[in-house]
Amino acid sequence: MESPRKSKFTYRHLQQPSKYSIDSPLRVIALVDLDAFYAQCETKRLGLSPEQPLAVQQWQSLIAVNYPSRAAGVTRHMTASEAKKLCPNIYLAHVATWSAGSSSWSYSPAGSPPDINTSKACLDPYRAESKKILKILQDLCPNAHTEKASIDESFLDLSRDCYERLLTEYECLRNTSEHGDELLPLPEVKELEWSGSHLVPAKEGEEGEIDWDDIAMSIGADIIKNLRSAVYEQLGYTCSAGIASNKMLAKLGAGYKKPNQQSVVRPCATTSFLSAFEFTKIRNLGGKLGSQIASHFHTTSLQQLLSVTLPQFQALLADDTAVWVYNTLRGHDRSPVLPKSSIKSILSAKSFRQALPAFAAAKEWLQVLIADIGSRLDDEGPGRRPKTLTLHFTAASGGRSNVDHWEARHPLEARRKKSKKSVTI
Ligand code: DCP
Ligand code: CA
Repeated sequence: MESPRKSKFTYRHLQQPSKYSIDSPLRVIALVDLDAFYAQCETKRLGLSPEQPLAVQQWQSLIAVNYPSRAAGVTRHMTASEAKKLCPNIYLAHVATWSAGSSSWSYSPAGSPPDINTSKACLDPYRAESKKILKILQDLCPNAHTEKASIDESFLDLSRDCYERLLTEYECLRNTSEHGDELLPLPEVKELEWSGSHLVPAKEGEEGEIDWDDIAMSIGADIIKNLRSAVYEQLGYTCSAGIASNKMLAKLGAGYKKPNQQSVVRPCATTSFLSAFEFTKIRNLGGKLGSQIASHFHTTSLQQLLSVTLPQFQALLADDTAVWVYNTLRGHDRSPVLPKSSIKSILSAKSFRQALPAFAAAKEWLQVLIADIGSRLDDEGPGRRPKTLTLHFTAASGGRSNVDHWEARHPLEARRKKSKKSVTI
């Protein structure tokens, strides 16, 4: 009798996702990214149609451009006046601002933009919306590890949810009498439902038979489709998402098709997906490290760098960096999805075109900077408290401040740290 066909994965592999193991070949990670985020927030606030071209401006610079404006050729690198020329019916929404001396922010009436000399941009409205979105993701996926990666992007580790659904939906996986290292049976599935996702195509011959990693991904795609629908139904925002086996591929996958779409990078499609990229598009390879590699090997093509061996990278870079680069180029990324905020410091700054006339004016601005930092600390939740407050200023003469560090172990005991004179505030 012919023995049943076996999966690539063992019973031990199947258990790993339930513990969010970063070594699991059955990991399912997603990145959810809001489309033209600030622009969607303003469209909603102003009660405009999503079809109305709209861009968000901060003084003359555009910081977010919605998709109808992009279709008219408007980009983030243009000034507000250039955008208006190119797309006369564009709605230019200025970000909210704090005024000197005030501890609350406001929006300027349409047609009378705020004055850069007397106001400071305020991003609180977008942070508030970002919080609501994250809450929907967490409420709907309480088991998933959720990491806020930026104001409009969150990673989700869906491994455990997918594992539980695999066990519920496929009886053959519940065979507990098998040993850990024995191979699982192959799923008896001819075709998979991808919940309206774009499937990044695999290279010819690399697709293979449907295995449990594909099924776990298709479950992840279904979960993300439901999350995206919930965000739209509850808040009216569209987002895009990437679903893959690690954070790096999920992030690149989210940008594969936008807006309002989701894409799946199956493990079998990783090589073909990555080979089209310039390696400098990958997170942490865009800066100095990327330039060093590009100039040494005379290429920015990821495909070409695949022929560089690990010892060749080690000859150029520090050992751990070389290993990281070598693995990253192959789509290997073991970084965990960290549920805690990784913010280490919060900055609030204002540059003045003309020096402030007197200390009283500086005091008014300090009030604004402190209110801004306070509102962002609130976002971090009650569990986090800052230890050091640093104040920088540039004098009208161009001289810079000595940095003052204020260290507080207890709110009532703020002390100037390593100061020449010991001062208690
Ligand atoms: N942002 C900014 N300045 C930048 C880049 C972004 O102020 N140089 C703000 C405005 C964006 C938000 O951050 O709306 C999110 O940035 P993204 O890069 O994700 O861009 P969008 O969400 O606007 O567009 P996309 O649909 O391409 O994600
Ligand atoms: Ca975005």
